[in-house]
Amino acid sequence: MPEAQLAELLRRDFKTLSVHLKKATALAAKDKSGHSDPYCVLSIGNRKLNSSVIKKTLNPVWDELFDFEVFDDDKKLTITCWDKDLFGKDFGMLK
Ligand SMILES: [Ca+2]
Repeated sequence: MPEAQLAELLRRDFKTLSVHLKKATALAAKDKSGHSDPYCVLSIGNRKLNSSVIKKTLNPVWDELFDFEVFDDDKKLTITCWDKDLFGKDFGMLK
C-alpha cells in the first residue's frame, strides 16, 4: 500500500463491517444447460470483493464472510449477482 494511501487510511475514522453472504434461491438460468454459475460482487464506495463461483446451480449457497472498512461517508452496500462464463465476459445481472 502506498504511503500516502496508508496515511489517508489512518487519518480517517473507520469501522469494520462484516458481511455474511449466505445463499440465493431461484436465480435465472443464464446457460443453455438450464443452470447458471452464480457469484456475487459486494461493493462499498470504491472497494469491491468477489465471492467464489458456485457452478451449475440456481440455488447457490456461499456461506462466506467479507470484511469491509467502512467510513463515515459510506452510504450503502451493493451486492450484485452474476453468471460466470468460461469464454467471454460475464454478461448479466441475476435477479
Ligand atoms: Ca455460466
